[in-house]
Amino acid sequence: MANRYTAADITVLEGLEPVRKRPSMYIGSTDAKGLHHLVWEIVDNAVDEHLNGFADSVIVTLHKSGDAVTVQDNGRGIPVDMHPKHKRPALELLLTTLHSGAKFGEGDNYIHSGGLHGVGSSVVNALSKQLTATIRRDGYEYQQVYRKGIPVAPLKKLGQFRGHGTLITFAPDDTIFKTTQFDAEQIRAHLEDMSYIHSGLTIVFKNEKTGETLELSHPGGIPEFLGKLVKDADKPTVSDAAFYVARTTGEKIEAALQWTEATEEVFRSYVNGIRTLAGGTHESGFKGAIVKAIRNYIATHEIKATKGLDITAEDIREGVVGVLSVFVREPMFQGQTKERLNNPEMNAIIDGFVRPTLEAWLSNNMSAADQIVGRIVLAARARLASREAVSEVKRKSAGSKRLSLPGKLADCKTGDLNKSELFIVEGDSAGGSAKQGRDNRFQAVLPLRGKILNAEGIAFSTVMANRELADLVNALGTGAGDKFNINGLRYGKIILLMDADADGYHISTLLLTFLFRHLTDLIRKGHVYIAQPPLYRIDVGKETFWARDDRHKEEILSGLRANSKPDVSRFKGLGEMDAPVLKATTLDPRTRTLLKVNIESNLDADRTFVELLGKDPAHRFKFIMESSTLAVAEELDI
Ligand code: 0RA
Repeated sequence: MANRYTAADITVLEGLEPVRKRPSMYIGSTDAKGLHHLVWEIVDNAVDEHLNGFADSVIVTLHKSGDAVTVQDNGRGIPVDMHPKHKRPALELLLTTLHSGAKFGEGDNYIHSGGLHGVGSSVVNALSKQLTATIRRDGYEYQQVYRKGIPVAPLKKLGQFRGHGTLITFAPDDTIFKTTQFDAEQIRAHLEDMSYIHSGLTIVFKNEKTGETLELSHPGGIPEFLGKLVKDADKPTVSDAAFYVARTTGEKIEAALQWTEATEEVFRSYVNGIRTLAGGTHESGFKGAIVKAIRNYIATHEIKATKGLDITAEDIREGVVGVLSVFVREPMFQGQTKERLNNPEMNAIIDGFVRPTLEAWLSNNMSAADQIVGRIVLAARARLASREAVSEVKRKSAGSKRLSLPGKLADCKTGDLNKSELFIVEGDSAGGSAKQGRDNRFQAVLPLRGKILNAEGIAFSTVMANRELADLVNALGTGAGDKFNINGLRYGKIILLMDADADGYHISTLLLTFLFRHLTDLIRKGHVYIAQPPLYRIDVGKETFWARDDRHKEEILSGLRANSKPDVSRFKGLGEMDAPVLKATTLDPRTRTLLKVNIESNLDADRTFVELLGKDPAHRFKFIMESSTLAVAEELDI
């Protein structure tokens, strides 16, 4: 028989212990990404008060210490009256119990439930070493302080106060988060996004670390946002005219788009003001509407240049910059990071609204429409031409290609992309151990000897004159820059194997910069990885152990006999390790851990790389590595 809950059990279930026990279940992760989710959460609550019509200003302050944030709004103030049944102020219930927010979100209010945001301020409270809520309403100022989600004292009435609003100051708990230092630039960028999506709201960002105050207010809203994204894309537009449409009844919808000469498409989608990084039904409805509207325009206007040309959806969307913001009463989110909208009806709703308006816009703006169709025809022709060129090259070079491989490459036997791996290794001695330790059936090794050029901001021809980079491109088989073609790729995984020190980070950064600038799709399609050689060497008598991180080191040390005298040293470099150890710790797919390098979006990545240069290399590396880990099972313990 199933256990029956008692009243006491239910109270326990609603408390915040589960949040502190399994933080990742509530905020996705406890790394920098999870840390910043706390800010988004509190900001979302303040913005909700704006969406409900009661606030027009949100002030976000990053404190001087860098590990605490205050979010202030000028809304009604969170209610502080006693809950009749629970005999505790509404504020306290909201901040100390899970899901109690739903009670406040009835009627016309939008609630962000379901996503990573919308987990509730109580989750932020639970994960903060200290949180202070200051409420101004009904002529008074109230305050309550919490530590790790527990009130330090009852709610206090501080005194009379004219005005209303809510201030939440919180400092994340450093025993939960891997880092508690907020990244001002990340916060600024997020707030800037929000200020475009919520055009009637003024968001102020005060960075007390630098003394800077930034007022973000974009009354131009989504059309202004589109203009900014097009400008960021740094490519000419196909036509001056941009498409914009808004629906204010039912689910609020705003969509804007413009074609550029870029070869990528850029889509930004939002649900209830929250970015949906992984898209979803609303975004696919939007993309489908664009494709169908164009096809219909081409069909009804009998455009000659398209005769006999097979135009794909990708041709149509090539170079499009699009922004979509929708408000959904009961959003459902899906995916590993809950960043994809999953409401099935949204596809048809967006399509049904955007398609006819876009068709009408095209018909009313014939000169823009003709320029756009011209652009699409070129995209289709270019695709067909490059496909022919590739098969031509393939036919010719099946034999000759191997001849041009760099001499220092130790190639592998298989040509199967699902299995093959290329390790890029710094230095000859490490290259030697890697060559010995690898499984030559599917693992290739390319040692780099000379200096690697910093590809940031340098002409492509100059970059390719660099011997090491040219060798790398030859080994990969893809070409680079304009000549890049993923079909030539000779290895499924490209793995950077560098020392875990500042030099190693620096070389990794240079290589990643190069790959990002000139072989972008290699990263975007998930082919690039970073190997993780151990961080510590532990000698006990005749035995040597290798630990991949601090926790692993502690695990090994605690497993030793009590009277043993371990000698722990930081791992000095790959050259120090012999081939069997390198194999066991770093090369063998059964025991190693790889970091996958990924790009969140074209624009973000672009900004990231530019900013990275000129700063401390170790720091830079970390920033790029906002990565997902392909961990062995035992490491998936959070
Ligand atoms: C529930 C009811 C009322 C206000 C709020 C919640 C509220 C929540 C947050 C979170 C951040 N800022 C906020 N401001 C207000 C209004 C109750 C009333 O006055 O009738």
